[in-house]
Amino acid sequence: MLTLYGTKGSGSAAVEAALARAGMAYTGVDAASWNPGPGRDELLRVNPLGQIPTLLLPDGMALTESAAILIHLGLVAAPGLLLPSDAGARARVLRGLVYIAANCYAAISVIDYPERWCDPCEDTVKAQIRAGTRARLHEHWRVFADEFSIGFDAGSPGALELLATVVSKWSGSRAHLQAERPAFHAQLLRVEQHPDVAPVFRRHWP
Ligand SMILES: N[C@@H](CCC(=O)N[C@@H](CS)C(=O)NCC(=O)O)C(=O)O
Repeated sequence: MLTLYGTKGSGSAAVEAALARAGMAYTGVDAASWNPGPGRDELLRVNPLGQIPTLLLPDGMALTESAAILIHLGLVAAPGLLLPSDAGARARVLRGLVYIAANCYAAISVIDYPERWCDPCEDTVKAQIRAGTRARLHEHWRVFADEFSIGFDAGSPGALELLATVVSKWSGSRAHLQAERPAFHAQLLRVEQHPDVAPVFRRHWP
């Protein structure tokens, strides 16, 4: 059995959606570094960073990092479902997954916790870090839309579509994309409506 550590409105939604697409069963543990309690205690025992999503595999190995989790699920799910079978198309998806993790998800972490990179940190400096990182995050999404719109399959969402749809939920990225790249923004909304994953998105963002 798989165990997924996560909470509402977080990055665990991407993994839940992938598990739903693949029809894979799992046990969910409500856990987040910002929610003290038994879930967080358990999460910290398997992932010292206390970050979600964290997926505990049947052999007890803790898989962290959204891109790695989604790639793993793509490799064990039915061929072609979460990762393309064609090598060229798959290479593009792997690039996209790492792009989101390295450029977009990492920026969210700076926006949420500027003090981790600036300690002690004046409130004005924190505000500057947040504003600058948010602008950079929006630019990263704009570039993502330009680089990855072709082949972005909202009608049959796989690992890349699901991670992009979840990580773009935060820090004004959707509003930015709606204004700057409306066709890509419409694709993200389409992913959320896919019948396999719509219940997951509704639960996380009612
Ligand atoms: N590099 C990780 C980042 C995961 C991450 O930052 N998750 C957030 C929730 S969406 C988190 O757990 N933040 C709490 C913290 O960093 O203390 C990934 O790509 O999965």
